[in-house]
Amino acid sequence: MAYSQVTVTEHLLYHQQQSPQATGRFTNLFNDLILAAKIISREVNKAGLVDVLGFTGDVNVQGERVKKLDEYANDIIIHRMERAGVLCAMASEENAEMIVVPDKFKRGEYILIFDPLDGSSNIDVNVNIGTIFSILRRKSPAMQDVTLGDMLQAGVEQVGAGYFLYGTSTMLVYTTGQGVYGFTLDPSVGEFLLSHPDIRIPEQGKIYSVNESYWNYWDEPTREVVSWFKGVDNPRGKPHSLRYIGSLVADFHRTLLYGGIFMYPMDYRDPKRPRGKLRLLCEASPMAMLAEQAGGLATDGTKRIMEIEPHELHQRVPLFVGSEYDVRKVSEIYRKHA
Ligand code: AHM
Ligand code: MG
Repeated sequence: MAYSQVTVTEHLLYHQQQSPQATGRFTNLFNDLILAAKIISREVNKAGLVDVLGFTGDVNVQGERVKKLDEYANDIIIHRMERAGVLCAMASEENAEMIVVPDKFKRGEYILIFDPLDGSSNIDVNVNIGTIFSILRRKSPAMQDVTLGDMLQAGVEQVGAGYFLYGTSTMLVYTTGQGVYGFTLDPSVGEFLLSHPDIRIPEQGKIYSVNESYWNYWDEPTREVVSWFKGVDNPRGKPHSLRYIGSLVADFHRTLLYGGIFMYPMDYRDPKRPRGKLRLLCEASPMAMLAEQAGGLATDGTKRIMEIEPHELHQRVPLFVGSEYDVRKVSEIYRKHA
């Protein structure tokens, strides 16, 4: 397959042909998701033009509420995807409950879990944001009502995962379990073209990425982990550089391409409820699948993210994801303290 000018649809079809259970419904799912992302990308690109800060949540002159961009992105994805004919249910970071596809639309066996606009606090300063998605297949029989249990599947059950990054260019990075591929939106033709075939994350990186302002909320093992990356006791004999955008898709994308580690550890800002911030189903699991498919790793410090059995829709989890060597180091330090 020649890589120049390969569109994402051609790429999906090519991969589908390799798979014996290929149905084409999965390609339909992707095509609708891509259309939703193109619309979001268009709005993100205009965000700076709309009343300077744009989507404020205020009431406009017609008395209509001006939607915030993350709410808009959520509505676009739900609207498009419930009509795709391939989903039975969805879950969004923005909705407390799962969204069952109404009976008036054709339903299918897939489930889409997504964060419509992650890092949205960065919109007003023109910093990259993204849409993250995870695709599952329902477990319960098609004749029955889809249940929350169908959503609560471990990362290893994902049939696909990826993200759209709205940055200097709009990109799609996805996996269906056969490697990780990156596509860049060519706005002149409106197509995502293959720009990053078979992404491999470097085995060891030079960058660590964490919000270090939480140092005082961390436990001893976590401080030791972060100190290790700042230190010189590593094969390079130099500290890792620190990069932190505060936008998961952007921080992960850099980690995937340059190597290194992204961390959002558990913290004790509420001492009675120590926890990570990132959500297992719509943030950690899809990033973990991408990282592993690119030759990297993802852990919560002790367990492989992909094997964590979710017990609630918006469950949060500590996340360490990136180059194999760097993530192994984290697990080694936590193990020592266990
Ligand atoms: P959001 O889903 O409310 O946008 O929050 C998720 C974002 C991630 O993109 C990013 O990794 C993290 O929050 C940054 O959090 P913090 O400001 O605590 O470092
Ligand atoms: Mg988020």
